[in-house]
Amino acid sequence: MMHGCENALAEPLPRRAPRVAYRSGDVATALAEYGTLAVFGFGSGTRSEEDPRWFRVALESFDAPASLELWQVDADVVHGRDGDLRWAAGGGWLFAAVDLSEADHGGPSPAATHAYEALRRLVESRPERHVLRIWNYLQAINQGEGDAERYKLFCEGRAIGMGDFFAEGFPAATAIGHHGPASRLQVYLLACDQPGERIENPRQVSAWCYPRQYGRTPPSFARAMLLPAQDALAISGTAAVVGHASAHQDDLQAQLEETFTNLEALLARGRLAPGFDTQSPLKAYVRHPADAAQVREFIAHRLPGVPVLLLHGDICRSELLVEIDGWRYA
Ligand code: 3EB
Repeated sequence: MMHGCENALAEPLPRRAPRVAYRSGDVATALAEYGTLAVFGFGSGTRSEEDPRWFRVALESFDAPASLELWQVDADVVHGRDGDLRWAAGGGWLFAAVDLSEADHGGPSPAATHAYEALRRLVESRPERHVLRIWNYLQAINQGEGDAERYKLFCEGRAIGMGDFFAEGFPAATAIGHHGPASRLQVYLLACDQPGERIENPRQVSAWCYPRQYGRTPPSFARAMLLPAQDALAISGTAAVVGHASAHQDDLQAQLEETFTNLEALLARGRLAPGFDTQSPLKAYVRHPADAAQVREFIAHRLPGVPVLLLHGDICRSELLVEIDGWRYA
C-alpha cells in the first residue's frame, strides 16, 4: 500500500474560469474562434444563426450597434440540440439554454417548470453537474397583482422544476423582464464539473428566506458564486435591496449608490479586492429608457473603463429602477 501521494495525484486541478467579454463584430467570426462556448446577441436587431452556441437575448440594448457577449474556454467545444434545449461543452464547462413560449406550456409557472426540468435532465446526464450561474428573462415580469404577478408565478414554477436538485444550495442568478415577444421565456446557464462556492450578502436577507409578502415561493438564487479556481466571482442580479426591503423608492441615484454598496459587499465576502476593472464585464438593466443616460454616466464616473452593457429590462420588484450583474475576475 502507498500512503500520502495518491490523494494528491487524484485531486483534479481547479478549472480556470471561462473568459467572458463584450466585443463588437461578427457572430460567425466569434463562433469560429477556438474555445467559443457561447455567443450572445441582444435585441431584435441581431441576426439568427443555426449554431446552438448562438443565443439571442430578448432584451434590447441602449447601445447601437449592441456588443456581442462571448464565453470562451481553453478547450475544444462540442455542441448539440435536444428539443427546445441547446448546449455546448468543453474543458469541463457547459452552456445550456432553453428559449420557449409560455403559451405552449400553459402559462408562466408551468413554462418555468418545463424549462428547469429540461435543463436539470440535461445537466444530470453530463459530467458538468454543478450549475453555477443562471439567467432568466421573461416578458411582462411585473404584470398581475399580488401573488398573481408573473414574476411570482415564475418563481413557483422554477422551484417545482428545480425539485431537490439544488438541495445543497442555489446557483447565482438573474431574473429580468424583457420587452420582446409576448410570453417568451429564456433561461440559460453555466455549469462546471467542479463545484463553486456560494456567496451571500451580509447586508441582505438571503432570497430563499424572503418573507411571505414577496410571494408564496421565495426566489431560488444565491447572491454570487465563486468559481472553482476562485479566479472569478459570478455576481447575481443586484439591486437596492437592504435586508429584504427595497430601498430608495423613486430615487435612481440613491438606488445606484445602494446597488454599488451591495456589489462591494459581495466582493468582500468573496475575498476579492474591492472595485471593478477593464476585465470585469457588467450588465446594467434599466427599467425606464429615460434613465439610461444617468445610469451610464454614474457607471462611467464610478467605474471608469469597466465594460458595461446597458439593457432595457424590468426588475422583478416594480419599485426597483435598476439592477446590475456581471463578473469580477480575481
Ligand atoms: C432581489 O435582490 C432582486 O429571482 O432569480 C435578483 C437576482 C432578483 C435574481 C431571481 C431576483 C432573482 O431580490 C431580484
